[in-house]
Amino acid sequence: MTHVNLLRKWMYALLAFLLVLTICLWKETQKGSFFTLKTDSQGHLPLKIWIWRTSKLHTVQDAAAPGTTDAPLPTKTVQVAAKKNVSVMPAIKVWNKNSSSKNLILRLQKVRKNYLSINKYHVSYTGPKNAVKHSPEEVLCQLRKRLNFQMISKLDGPFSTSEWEAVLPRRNISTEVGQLGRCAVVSSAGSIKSSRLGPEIDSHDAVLRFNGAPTRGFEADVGVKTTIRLVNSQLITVEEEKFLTDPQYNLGTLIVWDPAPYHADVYQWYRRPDYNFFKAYKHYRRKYPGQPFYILNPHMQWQLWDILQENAPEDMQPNPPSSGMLGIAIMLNFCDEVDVYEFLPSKRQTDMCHYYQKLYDQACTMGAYHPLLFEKNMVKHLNRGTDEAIYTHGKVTLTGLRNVQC
Ligand code: NCC
Repeated sequence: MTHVNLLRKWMYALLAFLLVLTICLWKETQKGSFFTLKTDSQGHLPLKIWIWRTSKLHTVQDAAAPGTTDAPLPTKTVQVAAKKNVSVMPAIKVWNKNSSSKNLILRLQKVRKNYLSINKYHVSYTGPKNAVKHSPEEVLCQLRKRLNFQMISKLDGPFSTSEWEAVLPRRNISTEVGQLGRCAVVSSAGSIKSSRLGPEIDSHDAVLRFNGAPTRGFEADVGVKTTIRLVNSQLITVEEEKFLTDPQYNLGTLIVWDPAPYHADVYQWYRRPDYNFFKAYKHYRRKYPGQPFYILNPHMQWQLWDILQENAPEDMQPNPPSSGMLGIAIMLNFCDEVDVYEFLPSKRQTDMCHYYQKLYDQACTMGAYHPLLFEKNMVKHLNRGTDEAIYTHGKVTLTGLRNVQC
């Protein structure tokens, strides 16, 4: 009899425990919320996206504990569902637009701090810092109003010699490139490897690529079309890069940029460029006079940096934006709409720096010298495509500046 009573007591306790457990689980599921995603450019039906507010899921990626060296990239975990109220899979991770330097691995946090103390370009930014959270439209207006997309011309001080006049392109770049419709910007990230995005990239009216990023041998993933190639001054100066001899550079329009001191005028920069690329530039122009090749006015990089800093939650590396961010801004100026590929990492995210090299370093994606983290936050903020497109294609879609109502 005593045994039966004891068993009954145990049964009641077990039932009570199961009841409490069920209530807890139910409460946990109520912490998430559904919201409707926009249709993507192909007009796919809206999906419902499930954002977990519980710490367990997205903070695993959101807040890398300081002190860890294997901190994951600052992404947000979201879950995609076909129908409301269906418990849905799989979880997807996309760039978190509020990423901070705390999300970086320790080494990159230190590198950022070092650059802040060195301040090589004598940056003295006095503008606002994240004072107001600007809407995507407001940020696009900042870009439209404050960026001067001019290339160096014979009217620019030290370039007004007959020698320079003979090598600088005669046509201005807007006439050369014209007004473009749908454009693609292809980041050089390793995560574009095996993407099979080539045909989609080539379907754009114009494609911008960077530095030595090849198409040959990678056609299926990155396409073949090259309308503009933006190169840094290091690439054209350093002999090992083979800029003067590699035929891949003979396609489309070339633009070179060089980091200048923050307050330098064109004369000061001309006297002391970061890389003395002028000789190589003249050499290339004489060798290939028929190919348009421009020098980006160095003021633009700092105008863009200022806007990035204004919208960033903390101090950025006082170094110029990456070629990637400069190229995005340039295409926003020429195009109605810009699709950027693998600037924000997709599901193929990897520490492999480039799709064309076996070199592994998280700095290539997260930034060391360049303030890439903050560039990516801004691009995510401006994205009018879907999180799903970032996850599957590494693709963000941005509105061209001439289509912005300011
Ligand atoms: O690597 P890089 O850039 O040529 O890449 C072009 C742009 O793609 C984006 N990117 C790249 C790799 C990656 N894993 N994630 C990315 O988002 C970035 O926006 C990047 O700007 C440069 O910005 O010019 C840079 O150039 C290289 C290098 O000088 C050239 O490739 C020429 O060899 C720099 N690397 C070194 O100096 C070692 C790199 O820091 C920046």
